[in-house]
Amino acid sequence: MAKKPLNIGMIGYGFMGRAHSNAYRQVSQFFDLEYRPVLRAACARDANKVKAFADTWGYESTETDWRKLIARKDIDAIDVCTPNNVHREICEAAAAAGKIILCEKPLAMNGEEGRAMVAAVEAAKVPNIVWYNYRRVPAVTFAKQLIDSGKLGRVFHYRAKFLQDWTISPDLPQGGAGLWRLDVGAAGSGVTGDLLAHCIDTAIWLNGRIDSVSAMTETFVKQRPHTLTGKVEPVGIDDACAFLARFDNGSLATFESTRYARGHKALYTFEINGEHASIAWDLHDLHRLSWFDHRDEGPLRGWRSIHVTDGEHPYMNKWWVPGLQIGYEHTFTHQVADFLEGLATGKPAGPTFRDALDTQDVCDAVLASAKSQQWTPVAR
Ligand code: SOE
Repeated sequence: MAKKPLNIGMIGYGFMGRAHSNAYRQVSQFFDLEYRPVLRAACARDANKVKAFADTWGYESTETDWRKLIARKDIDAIDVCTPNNVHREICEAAAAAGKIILCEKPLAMNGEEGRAMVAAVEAAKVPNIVWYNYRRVPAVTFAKQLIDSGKLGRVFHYRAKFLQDWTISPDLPQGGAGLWRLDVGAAGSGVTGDLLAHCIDTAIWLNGRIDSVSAMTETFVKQRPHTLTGKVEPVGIDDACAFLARFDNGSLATFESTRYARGHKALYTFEINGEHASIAWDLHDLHRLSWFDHRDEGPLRGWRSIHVTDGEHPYMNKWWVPGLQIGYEHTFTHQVADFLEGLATGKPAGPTFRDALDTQDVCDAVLASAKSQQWTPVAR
């Protein structure tokens, strides 16, 4: 059967523009879906750079004004890969124009903006999703299946961290392409919205909603030259953040993130301790899931390292043969596949904007708690 085209308009061409474009290009070769993404147009302010990006990834045309892209009749879906401070404006305009929206994480600068964005997509009834890609690492999806099947029993503890080391040098500027994550005006926050947001999204997905938090943050380098103004300016982001949390299900959690952990590039890990079993996962070894089951026979009891590459593991029968692993970029392909499946079946894949608002609300509570030095309830 001929596939239905889904015409993509991509806004932005950085790291995520590349990751998403790669996913659109791969998905139809590996997943048998009713819809087929078509790379119709790429959009960014710099005409030469967006042309080069479009040529590399196979976009048919370019725009330098996102409003023109959204107005185009030949575009079905808008993919927002811009810095966080323009997510809201673009998503609201795209929703008003009736476009499907795929928005890069975090959803917004804060919960207030996120709420307005949820209202916009729900009023317009446009399909929407936020790119929290780590849910779709096969080992993480497998962890979800194990938890949902009840194999862990009651959950007592959730522990997550996301460590990097790329901002330690005080000479590193803030702002502009590539470095907007250091500029609070463009990013909204530092590691909380950029890295902990991933940990929080996965945690809510696996273990349910978070009720309250107690956090601390630090900005180790207090001022940096700004790429756009050329002046040395105060740094407004959190360089590091650690917080305690209580989940609705009664379990306790610790979360930690920093960009000052020398030696760590993208060390995202989580561990969950339940009544019968524990699960642990590590992004640096992303195809393995560690599993300890107390119900195993006494002398043989111990941590198993499951190579999540068998045909019966999530997503894996779409790729190569059992035992051959896949990687980071495939998580985006899985997200596109699930999103397209959701379009076809009418059962939307998550996280929708509404799901991602929960993460945004936890981030807000974390930042508020760090400021007030008080336990803080998460807004609902
Ligand atoms: C920051 O360095 C970053 O690229 C995040 O923005 C991504 O979301 C994360 O997956 C990896 O690190």
